[in-house]
Amino acid sequence: MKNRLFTIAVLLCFSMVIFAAKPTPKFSPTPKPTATSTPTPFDTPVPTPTPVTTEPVVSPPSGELVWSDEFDGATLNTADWTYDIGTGPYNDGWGNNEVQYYTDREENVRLENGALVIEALKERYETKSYTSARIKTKDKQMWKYGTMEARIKLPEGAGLWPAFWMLGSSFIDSNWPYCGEIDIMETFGTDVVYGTVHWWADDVDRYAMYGNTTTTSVTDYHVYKVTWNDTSITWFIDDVQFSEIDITPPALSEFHQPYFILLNMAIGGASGNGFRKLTFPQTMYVDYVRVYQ
Ligand SMILES: [Ca+2]
Repeated sequence: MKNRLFTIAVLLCFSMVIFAAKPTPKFSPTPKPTATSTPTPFDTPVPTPTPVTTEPVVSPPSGELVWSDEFDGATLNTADWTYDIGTGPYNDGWGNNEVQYYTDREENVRLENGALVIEALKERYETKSYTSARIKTKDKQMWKYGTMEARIKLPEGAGLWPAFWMLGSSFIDSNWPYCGEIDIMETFGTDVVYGTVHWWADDVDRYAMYGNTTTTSVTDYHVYKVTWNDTSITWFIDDVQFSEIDITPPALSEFHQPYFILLNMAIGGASGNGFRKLTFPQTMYVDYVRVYQ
């Protein structure tokens, strides 16, 4: 309910922003995965981020490829990836009241035709009525700065919550958002794509987030990407920029440490209850993930 009220409040803010026709930064209705003791989100970014440019900005060269997974093998490379299993360490839907049970079964996560497949199913499993998958590179592959990109094809449908995102390597089950979070791409089941960061703003001693959205044909493959250096994080889809934040203020110290990558598709939570009307399976495909520095 809190999430719903917050979403409504944010949508109202969106509307006001749109109708005011000002270059005011927008905010994403994104509470967060794996959050525990989630603070109430504020719709005031700290600091004031760079407004989004209206002209398409093509991304700079990416540097040297330092790691990738092309998902061309027969099975997921567990030297690089770990499966998250279950409903979260506090059994609270990964801090977001998500309704799925994550598994490492082939039914939910596998490699097929050169792509990672994450498939959400409607089935009674353990304590839940839906299953899906979430994988992460935590403690196996982590990077401070760089270009992170993935070529992804998504399903659409209210209640789905697929994401390509990162958490600070200091992440443990109880220190969000102090660990920092960079959402390279997430959707709430529509063609609206969110790019968001979450952190703890030490200067004003509160949770803060900043994000922007853009629209694309998410059911086709697109390359979702951030370029991240010591001064900024910039979001792109197919090399067209849609958001940027200045990370030089000391309060954003979270964004100057190594991060690990996550790929998942949650059901419910911040994406709402529309999943009850969806037909399953719902499938997310990831052709590759690449990191350049
Ligand atoms: Ca591939």
